[in-house]
Amino acid sequence: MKLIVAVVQGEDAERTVVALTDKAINSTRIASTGGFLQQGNVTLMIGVDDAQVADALRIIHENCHERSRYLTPVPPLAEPGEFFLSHPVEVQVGGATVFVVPVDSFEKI
Ligand code: 2BA
Repeated sequence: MKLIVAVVQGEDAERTVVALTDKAINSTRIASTGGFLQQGNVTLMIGVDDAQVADALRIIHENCHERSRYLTPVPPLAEPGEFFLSHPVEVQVGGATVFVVPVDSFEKI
C-alpha cells in the first residue's frame, strides 16, 4: 500500500477528489498554505493499494493544471526621501506536488 500526498491548487481540488471518488479511490482533503507564496492550497491524502497508484497519479495529472500566481515583494525599510516601487513577480504553480510514500500498516479502528 502507498500514501499519496498531493499538494494541489484550490481550483483543482474538488474535481480531482470527484474523479478519484468515481474510481473508488478514497481521499482526504486538508486546507494548507504554501511556504513560498503564503497562499492557500489543498493537500490531498490518498491511501491506495499499489495497483491503484498509477490510476491516482493519472487522475491528479489530468485534473491539476499549471497556473501563474503573482508575488508582491515586501519593500525594504526606506530611508527618508527614498521610495520603492514593488512590482509583482510572476511564479508558475502546479499542476501538483506529489509524494508517494510506502505505508507500513493501515488500520481502521
Ligand atoms: P508554495 O511554497 O507557495 O510555492 C508556490 C510556487 O512558488 C512553487 O510552485 C514554485 O513555482 C515557486 N517557488 C517555491 N519556492 C520557491 C523559491 N524558493 N524560489 C523561487 N520560486 C519558488 P510548485 O513547485 O508547483 O509548488 C506548489 C506548492 O506545493 C508549494 O506552494 C508548496 O505548498 C508545495 N510544495 C512544493 N514543493 C514542496 C516540497 N518539497 N515539500 C512540501 N511541499 C512542497
